Order: sequence, then C-alpha cells, then structure tokens
Amino acid sequence: MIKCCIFDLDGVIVDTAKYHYLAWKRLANSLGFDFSEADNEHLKGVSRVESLKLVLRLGSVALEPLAFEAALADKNAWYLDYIHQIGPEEILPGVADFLAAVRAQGIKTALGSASKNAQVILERIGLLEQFDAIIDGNKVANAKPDPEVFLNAARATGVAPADCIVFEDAVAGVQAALNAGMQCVGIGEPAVLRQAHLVLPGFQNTGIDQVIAQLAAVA
Ligand code: B16
Ligand code: MG
Repeated sequence: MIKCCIFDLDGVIVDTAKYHYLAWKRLANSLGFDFSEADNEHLKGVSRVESLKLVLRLGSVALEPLAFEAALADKNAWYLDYIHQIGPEEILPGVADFLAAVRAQGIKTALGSASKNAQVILERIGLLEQFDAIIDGNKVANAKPDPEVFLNAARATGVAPADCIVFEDAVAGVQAALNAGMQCVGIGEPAVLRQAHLVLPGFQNTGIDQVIAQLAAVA
C-alpha cells in the first residue's frame, strides 16, 4: 500500500535547469570556452561538484583545489541570483494540485533532491509546507544512483521503501529509486526513462489514484 510519495525537485516540481544552464555558461565563458544547452542536459540530476568536473572536462580546463572551490562558489552565487527572483509561477503544471491530493489522502510527501538549494527554492515557490520531510544535497553523502537520498526520505517519514513511490526526471534518479526498492514514476520521455515502472509527461491530467492504479497494472 502506498504511504509516501517522494519527489525529485529539478525537472519534477520546478524547471531550475534553465538557471543552472545560465550560471554554468557564465562560468565556462569566464574560463574561456562556451557551454551549450545540449551540454547542460548532461548535468541534470548530477551534483554540483560532479557538474563542475564535467564542465571543466568540456573546456579541457584544469583548476587547482582553491580555484575549483572558487568556481563552485561563483556558479552558485550566479544561480542564486536567479533563484531569488522566482515565485510560484515556476511550479510545473499540475504539481500543486497533485501534491495537495496526495496529502488529502493521508499519504506522506517527501523531497529527494541532489540540490543543496532545495530549501530556498521550495520557499520561493511556496511549497515548503507541503512536504513532511526534505532530504536534499546537504543531507546525503552519496549521489544518485545511490539510493541514500530516497532511503533517508522513507526513514524520515517512517514508511517502508516498498510503500514509497519516487517521481524522477533523471536516469540516475530512476536507478536510485529502483536501488532503494521503491516504485518509480519517470517524469519525461519513455525512451530515456525506460527503467521506470511508469513514465508520464508531467502531472497534468492525472492524479494519485490513477498513478497507483497504473503502477498496479504494470506490476
Ligand atoms: P545545487 P535534482 C539537481 O537537482 C539538478 O538537476 C542538477 O542540475 C544540479 O547540479 C543538482 O541538483 C545540484 O544542485 O547546485 O543547487 O546543489 O534534479 O536532484 O532536484
Ligand atoms: Mg531532477
């Protein structure tokens, strides 16, 4: 029986990838190379440190530890300049109603995100109070596909992993959910997220009862 829904943040609740892109592009340009939106696709769901390693590899740039830390700080400051301007209009279609319906049924809600900025993003979009637990990049040691983030979310809500559904837009996140022994709904393209038990384009035109029934049908 489903007792907890765990949501990834970027690409599921809100599309912050466009702001990550602008900040990474500014950093790449400051280091003398360009960074495209196609390059940015590879950073979705990837932690900040691993993202910087990928960006530097693209530009064939090596940074000493102090410069590496400074680059991380610059990128995050530029990213937060955008985040501090967002509001509830950035919530992806159907998400707010879906979350409210989950909670109305007495099902717990948790956030399971790689982002260290999850709290401020949820505050800005007005959804902070909609989560029983928030497990973000500050609370985990191992990045997705390691199941740590989702197992922590299950533990924080007191729900067994088998009774959790994870909603994820990144391949590594889908793998993390499966590694946690949870049901997984991919949000995005079926061809990309084919390991998920079910893939939906988003939260419009669906509801928690429908999702639970669709998962039962493919079990
Ligand atoms: P931050 P998610 C991820 O969020 C993003 O998809 C990824 O692009 C980003 O690098 C990562 O968070 C870390 O974010 O720099 O804010 O700590 O999809 O796991 O919610
Ligand atoms: Mg994501």
